[in-house]
Amino acid sequence: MIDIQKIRADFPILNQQVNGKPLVYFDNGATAQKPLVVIDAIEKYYKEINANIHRGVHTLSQLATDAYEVSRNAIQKHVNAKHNHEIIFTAGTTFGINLVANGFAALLKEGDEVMVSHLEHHSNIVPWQLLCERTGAKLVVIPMNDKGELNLEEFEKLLSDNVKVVAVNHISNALGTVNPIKEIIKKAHKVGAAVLIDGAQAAPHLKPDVQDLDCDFYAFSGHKVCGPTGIGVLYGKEEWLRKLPPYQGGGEMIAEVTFEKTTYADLPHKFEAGTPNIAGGIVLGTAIDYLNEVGFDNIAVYEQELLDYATEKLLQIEGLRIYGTSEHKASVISFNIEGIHPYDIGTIVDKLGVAVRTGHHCAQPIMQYFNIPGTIRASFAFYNTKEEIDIFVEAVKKAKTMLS
Ligand code: 7TS
Repeated sequence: MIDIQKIRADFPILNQQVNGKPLVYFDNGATAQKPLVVIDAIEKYYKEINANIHRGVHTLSQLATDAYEVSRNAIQKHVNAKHNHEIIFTAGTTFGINLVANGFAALLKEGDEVMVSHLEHHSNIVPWQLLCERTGAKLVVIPMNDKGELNLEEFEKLLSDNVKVVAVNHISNALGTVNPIKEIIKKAHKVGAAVLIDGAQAAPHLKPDVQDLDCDFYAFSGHKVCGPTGIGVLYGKEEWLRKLPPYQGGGEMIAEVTFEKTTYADLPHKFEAGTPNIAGGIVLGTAIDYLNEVGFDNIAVYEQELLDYATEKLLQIEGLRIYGTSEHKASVISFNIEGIHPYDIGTIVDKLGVAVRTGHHCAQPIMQYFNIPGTIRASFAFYNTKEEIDIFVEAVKKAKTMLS
């Protein structure tokens, strides 16, 4: 069970007024708010153990290194990776996907195919397009239907021995669709393709089990799981991480450097060049621990309640259409009101204290599919309440009246 009063007390930012109204923060898909334990852990790191890692014999450096590696182990346990060296610290989801796409440049040739879906965030489209431009490989798209679900029959038809990589999201940021990734991974593996899962929107809502999913890569961002910005995780199966070349060259990723030849450090350091975001890596572990204390089962039940409640209330507004009506959805509602630009509604509800995102949500192909400029997106977290949804729905009604 979620003890909502206790949880809200953990998030000081929620207890404030914006534009003279109590803040209602429904932009969790963009970034999540941070609990006090996370804010305190950042301060504690810089006050007590700040030092560079993996290099000093001095005590502070060892303390910082230990804390960084403890965090890596906590993340390994959280996603159920087989080895801790399969957990690479990155700057975020975008960085992780670029790391993998860049590595595949060494493995692909003309005539090969890279598959993405129509539901992807630009972060899981553009790096693959860049890869295709470099290698002559072809980008193939898994189509979607009017509910915002992927068409798995078409997916199967598109699969062939030419497909080397399949990159899909676990949950769509623009529509909230939860994709059947286990099935997708199984089918892709039958033709020998590697599968990267963009878990940016899934990680805040569920605990991914990378061994059960059998994915080859799983990327997510710290800032969406109540952690700091500028830190993220790329899980990669050991065999794939060994096959891919390093992404960046520099300190800490080498075994030995001479002007003739450099040999690389073992995993995970091969992919962690330079001084990393040390505080971020350590505190991401704190954030993951916090979410596990709240409990992902509790989060799932509570967020489903919020989603059902908000869906029902919003659909009572005449002329309102929800985009993304898949049976399996995360707590995201994308919608428009007939004849009104989403930006105008977003601006008015902001004046009433409600933070939502408007626009194409970095998923322009989805907007093109529905032939719309964008949507209003409310994305809920476990610290939101039904009372906040009531305030939001009233704000939308008021905006509609003003703009009609
Ligand atoms: N993939 C998905 C599915 C996302 O939702 C996002 C960010 C990214 C990748 C990129 O993550 P980053 O942390 O590297 O930037 N999504 C959003 C959003 O929906 N609103 O703001 C950012």
